[in-house]
Amino acid sequence: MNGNITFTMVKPAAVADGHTGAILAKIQEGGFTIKALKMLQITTEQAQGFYAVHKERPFFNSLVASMTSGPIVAVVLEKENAILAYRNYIGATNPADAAEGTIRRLYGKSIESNAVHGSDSDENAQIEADFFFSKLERC
Ligand code: FUP
Repeated sequence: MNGNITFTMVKPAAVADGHTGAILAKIQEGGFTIKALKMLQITTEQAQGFYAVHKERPFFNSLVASMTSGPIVAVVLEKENAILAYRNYIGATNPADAAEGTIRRLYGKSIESNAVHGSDSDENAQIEADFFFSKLERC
């Protein structure tokens, strides 16, 4: 269902701080349906691939290091107009700029450790969901 799927990750710092359950509950409270879910630790190569669009940016190596520092929780979500709905729901990239009550405001520690990822387009949502989940793993 193009347009109704997004991909999110609970990032390592938020997992390590014990926020996974609260974040998943908050996601569901927002009307997003979990279609696939797993915990895993990604490799440096995988993190570099996932953030390849940022490879020339000064924060790239630090971002990759933080994304590989511990397990993440990967999740495929469904909701009408999922990409925009979820990006609004999690808040601005920098938790300091994120609106009150958003996931990044509540659980983000810094622009790098900002609690969760959210896909930025339908095309990337499909690529990201396919990167983490086989067809069998998606409901
Ligand atoms: P978003 O789409 O909100 O996740 O934000 P971006 O695609 O702009 O950023 C991707 C990742 O890079 C985010 F996890 C935050 C990180 N980042 C930094 O670490 N430093 C920056 O200055 C900008 C982004």
